[in-house]
Amino acid sequence: MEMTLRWYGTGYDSVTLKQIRQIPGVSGVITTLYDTLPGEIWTPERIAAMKQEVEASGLRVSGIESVNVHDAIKAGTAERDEMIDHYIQTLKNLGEADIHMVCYNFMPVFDWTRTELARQRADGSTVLAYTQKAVDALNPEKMFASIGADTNGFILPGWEPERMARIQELFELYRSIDEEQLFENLRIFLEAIMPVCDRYNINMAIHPDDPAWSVFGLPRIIINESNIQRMMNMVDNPHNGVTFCSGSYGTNLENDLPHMIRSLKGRIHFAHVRNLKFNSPDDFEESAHLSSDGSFDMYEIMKALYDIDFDGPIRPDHGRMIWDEKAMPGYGLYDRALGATYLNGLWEAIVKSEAKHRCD
Ligand SMILES: [Mn+2]
Repeated sequence: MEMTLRWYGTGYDSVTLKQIRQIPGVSGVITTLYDTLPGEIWTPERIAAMKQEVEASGLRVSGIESVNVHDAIKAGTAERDEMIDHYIQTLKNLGEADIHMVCYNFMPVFDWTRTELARQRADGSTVLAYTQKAVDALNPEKMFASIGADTNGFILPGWEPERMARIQELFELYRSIDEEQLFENLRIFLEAIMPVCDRYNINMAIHPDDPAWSVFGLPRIIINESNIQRMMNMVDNPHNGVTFCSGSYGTNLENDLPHMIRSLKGRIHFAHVRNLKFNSPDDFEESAHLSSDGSFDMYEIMKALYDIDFDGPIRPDHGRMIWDEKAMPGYGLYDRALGATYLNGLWEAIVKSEAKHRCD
């Protein structure tokens, strides 16, 4: 595996490439062109400039998170073919720039959903949190306004103000889309892009829906093992794979994370590893990565990745806000650096103890 950190780009991220370079064992970043809109073609010039900046710091571009999918593709409207053509062109430009992993999601209207961006924990850190009660009590069109005050002035991925301003229109767009239709629209998209992925060896890594269930009556499909198997079977190509995000699949306690990882051997192209602390089955907060601070056994998650010979990029996921840092919620430097170091420690211990067993 290759340890990486997500980086939003100069001007969008409070964390610098120099800082990332100084986290032990981190050799790459997962980045994006944060100011491009879904459907916009990423030009070779902009991709080259992004690569150059990252490489000048001694890091590499280990993959893209995300190339966002236009709503016309997800909802299957008249503009779909044109938007798919643009996506293919972007993939081609990335492939020609020697970038081979692209994370994306297929969530209607809302990207990830949290009800608090700064829930205070006993140690004084603040974390992102979700409570179903708050979602049930909320008018979805007011969702953004309810958390907007806690963003520390950063634009959150998937929650761009221009997108939220069109929220009613977006709900209208997806009114007639059920799970079956969303699967069908995903199939059409994947079949169309697989030839360019084959040609440039690009691994597509779909990010799960977060939380892993329907919110506000919208269909959500990338939520559990049987649905992912369905997605992989319907377009059976190794380049059609997943981002295994423990914090997203883990929102549903019925998802057995190590078991899911083992069932996805060969198709996990990217891993997001973090912990959640459940206060009840429908109230959780994003704890520190350490197993004992949350509800997941992080050793078992890393061991499962080791057992399937996972060799793609991995990153610590949302961190707590600690040590008075001011950053995009979930994306500060300090706690993600601690997370990377902890995951690297688990990995080293697993690798060495497995080698020892083989010798014994
Ligand atoms: Mn994730």
